[in-house]
Amino acid sequence: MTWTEGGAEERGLWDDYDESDVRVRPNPKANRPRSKRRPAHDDAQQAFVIAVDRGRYQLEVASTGQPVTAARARELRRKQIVVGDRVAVVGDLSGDDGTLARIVRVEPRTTVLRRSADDIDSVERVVVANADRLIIVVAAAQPDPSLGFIDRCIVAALDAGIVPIVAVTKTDLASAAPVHEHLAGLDIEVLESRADRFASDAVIDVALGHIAVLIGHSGVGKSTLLNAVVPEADRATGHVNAVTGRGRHTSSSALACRVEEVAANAADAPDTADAGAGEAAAPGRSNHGRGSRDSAGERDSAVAMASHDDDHVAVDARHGWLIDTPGVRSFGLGHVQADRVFQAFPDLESLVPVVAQTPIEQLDADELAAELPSELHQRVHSLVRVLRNLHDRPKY
Ligand SMILES: Nc1nc2c(ncn2[C@@H]2O[C@H](COP(=O)(O)OP(=O)(O)OP(=O)(O)O)[C@@H](O)[C@H]2O)c(=O)[nH]1
Ligand SMILES: [Mg+2]
Repeated sequence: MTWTEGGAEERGLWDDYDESDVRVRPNPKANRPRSKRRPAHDDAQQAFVIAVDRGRYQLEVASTGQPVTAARARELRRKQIVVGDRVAVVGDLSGDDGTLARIVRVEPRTTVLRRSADDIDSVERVVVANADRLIIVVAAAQPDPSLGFIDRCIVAALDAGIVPIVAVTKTDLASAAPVHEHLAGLDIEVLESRADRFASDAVIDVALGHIAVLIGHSGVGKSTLLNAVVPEADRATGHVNAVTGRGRHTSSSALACRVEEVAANAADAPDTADAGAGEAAAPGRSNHGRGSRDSAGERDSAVAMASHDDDHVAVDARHGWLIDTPGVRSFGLGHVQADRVFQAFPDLESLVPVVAQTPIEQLDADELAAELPSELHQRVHSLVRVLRNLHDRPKY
């Protein structure tokens, strides 16, 4: 006799079962297949990233203008979110202390300003998203202006579809003439700013209707300029080492500040006639009829009066953003294609054929410059340096 004898098998009970009745113990680690489907978040609000700090994002909500702090949703954990990004946000948008909203989507970027630590660094860092104006800040002195840095920024800006503008600060200490000479022949606006007359109005004109970003070496006065434009930003500023002429990397992260047209009392407008050649004679400068930027009270009322509609994030002629960034040591161009470099050197276009035919290692800046007027010689050196750096970078 077997143990089944006379039991269930014999009685045909098992016939009602098949393999689908087999009980499998659920795997506690993966008992449910991961769904790729994500909630649509139809109720999400649009917001603009104004600062990023260790996984926390300061946003301005488009519909209300309310500043809120947010974290990002799990599914965005591999996505780099930077100042200037437009995002969709859900959760508590009251901005009350201790509340944390959640970023669920990053909208497509119109531009990306990248920099690699140097030209042969393949790791690109996104500095700012969606900027359409790059204000390249150099000091007339302390530190001395780096003309090569200007050229590299111009190349990066043009490559990214961003309009470059040069701001020369500290013209109370030295003349901006070398920068003007360097850029002669280029269709690039040059602003001048000095301690007793900051180029606030000119910077506001650049930023209104745009997302403008200040970029430059440490200590050139980016944050000082931002404070002059938006006093309530109250950005920390640092000293420049008198011996080395270097700044102290005072600003450690980027910050976007809203710039708005101030209801004007034209009679209050400061006389900008001698605020610098760039400011007085900049081409295409529109008169926004604004009052003095140095009056914090006036600015406060302008901010309070601003209507916050759905287009709040999208800049218009009366709104804009000015973004202060930390001082950069270098501005690598690891991502820029060599053939696009000439965009930044249209005044050297006559060199295209000879540059195209000469092996890069044989390019001799002095030889190339010999045929050109002396004011272009410095730029030929910049061109050759940029081209050589791009050529030398490893291919991945
Ligand atoms: N004389 C003079 N000094 C200026 C001017 N603008 C800025 N400074 C001084 O330059 C120093 C550096 O200014 P910051 O605004 O901190 O420079 P930054 O570019 O923001 O520097 P980082 O944040 O380190 O990148 C400060 O001591 C400012 O007071 C100017 O137009 N004239
Ligand atoms: Mg700063």
